[in-house]
Amino acid sequence: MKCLSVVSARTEAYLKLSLIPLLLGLAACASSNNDDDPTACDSGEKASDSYCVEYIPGGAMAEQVGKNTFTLHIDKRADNTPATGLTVNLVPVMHMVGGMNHATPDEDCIESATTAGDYLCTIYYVMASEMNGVAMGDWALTAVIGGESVSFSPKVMMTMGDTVMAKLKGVSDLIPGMTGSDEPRTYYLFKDGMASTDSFGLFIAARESMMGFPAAYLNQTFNSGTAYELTVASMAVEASSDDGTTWLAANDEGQGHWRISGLGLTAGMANTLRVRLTVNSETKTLDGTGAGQDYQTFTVTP
Ligand SMILES: [Cu+2]
Repeated sequence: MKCLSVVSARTEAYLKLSLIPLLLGLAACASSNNDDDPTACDSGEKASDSYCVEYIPGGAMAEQVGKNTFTLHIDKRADNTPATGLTVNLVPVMHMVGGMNHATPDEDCIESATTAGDYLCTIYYVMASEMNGVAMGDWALTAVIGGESVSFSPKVMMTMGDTVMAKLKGVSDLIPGMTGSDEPRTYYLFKDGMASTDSFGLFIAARESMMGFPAAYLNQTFNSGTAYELTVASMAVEASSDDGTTWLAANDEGQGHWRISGLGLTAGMANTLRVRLTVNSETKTLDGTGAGQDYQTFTVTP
């Protein structure tokens, strides 16, 4: 389209001269500036050497702390057709105002079974770009496509209302700290989709370093090959909707996903749910001490 408008703008002038330069002009245009131009991606797309990548948000809302889904649509630059069969991994980094960098949990991208060139991605943000008007830092979200990559800069908002993320800490379950001494391993419990009156889903990840937030599930190993190595030999996720009188065990749905059923929550109301996490017989606590509160509280409105 760009090509045609250039030609038509020049047409009047060419007609005043002769037809030959016009034909030459059209020929030059066709060879250097047509729609198959391998150097161009549409506006709104990010370009790598071989691909044009479009970020399609998963909903009407901007990115928020907690679970976010989105689609990457990837076309081949060579012929502008959908690129299929790719491995697409996410590398999120928050560049904090204070100069520190950290990652956040994600589940990479899975090729769509229905739309060629679509890759469905899931990420769980642990921190907002800005809190109460104070800048926290900037997120850089890199999608690694084969040996190539493109980068996005999502603005991650705080959330209101229902709890989207809560943390619990290890007691004797430690990781290397920032200042040389050890610190409790932090477990991140993310609300995993909408709750119903009957069931509530969680995605759970654990910190192994500022850049490592792997999912927590049976037989997962954290800090592999180091003095802090921890293999999850047993893991229990439990919830109580009656202030701790009765606890329901979550079902392990694999790869860090857990679901508690039989809750009997009240529809349209803010219910309070206690969630308890035990890994290798140690129940995690709010403050990482053995005497600390050994559950987290979620506000859940089914
Ligand atoms: Cu941060």
